Amino acid sequence: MNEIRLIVDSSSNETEQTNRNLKVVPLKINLAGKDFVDDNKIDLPSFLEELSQTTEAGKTACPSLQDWLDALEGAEKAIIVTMTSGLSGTYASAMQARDIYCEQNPTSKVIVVDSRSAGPELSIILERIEELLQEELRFVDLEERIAQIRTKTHLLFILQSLHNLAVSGRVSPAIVKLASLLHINVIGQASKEGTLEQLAKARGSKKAVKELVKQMKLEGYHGGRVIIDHCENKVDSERIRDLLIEEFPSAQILIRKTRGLCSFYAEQGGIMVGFES
Ligand code: X90
Repeated sequence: MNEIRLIVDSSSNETEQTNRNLKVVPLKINLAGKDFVDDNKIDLPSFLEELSQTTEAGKTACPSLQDWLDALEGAEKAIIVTMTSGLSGTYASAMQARDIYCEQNPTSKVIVVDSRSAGPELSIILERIEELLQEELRFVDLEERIAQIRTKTHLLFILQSLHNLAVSGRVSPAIVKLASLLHINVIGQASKEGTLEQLAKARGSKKAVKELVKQMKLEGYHGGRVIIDHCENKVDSERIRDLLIEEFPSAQILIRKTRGLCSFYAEQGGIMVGFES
């Protein structure tokens, strides 16, 4: 096990793993007056049930300063990877926590990475960081190497509903208008700035899946690592996997379920695909 602690927020759809020295800091979701903490104790089936039933607008909150400080507690060296600063205060609160932690623990070193993304792209960045750590680089050189990794990682998504993104003001009105049309899937990507950028639209999920695979190749995908996270859409996730395997038989593809935060924003049927070019 590496002695550098790795910390991500729950938008990564990761859960805590002591054998990877990995901690996950939860975001919070308020749905129909109920508070959900997006940690490994969240009851996902009842959360998803609540999500599909409620007509009230829910809301989310980024981790507090204290949440980050708790995750850092006792670490001599740590690398934090957060979701995009373009849509959330998560990165800002992690930066604040780093400053306080390093002031209180002058020998400690903490790197904070703004993924400018969410979901499975964070997991791919994390896997590559774990590989870097095997190289036993100097801690000061890690930041630059991580920046290099990030030029090759991407996130594409298919959304069937943009309701929660729209209500919280996290997507442009033009995209929302389009997605409100029946059976229209929006295919998009995490932009360079870490916001939602629409690439295409498709009527019906089969076409959406094909479009997504096409967009992956346009982004330079050629058989590398893929992680597909879905909110109750195993069928289309497997379709994406099968299309990729057909063309890139040795591709390493993992399918997972979104946890609370990404389920809330990607909504039922939503798919997020993290990959490397
Ligand atoms: O309350 C908060 O600070 C959390 C805000 C989260 C906002 C968006 C999360 C999006 C998750 C949607 C599809 C992919 C979007 C990619 C954007 C870079 C899932």
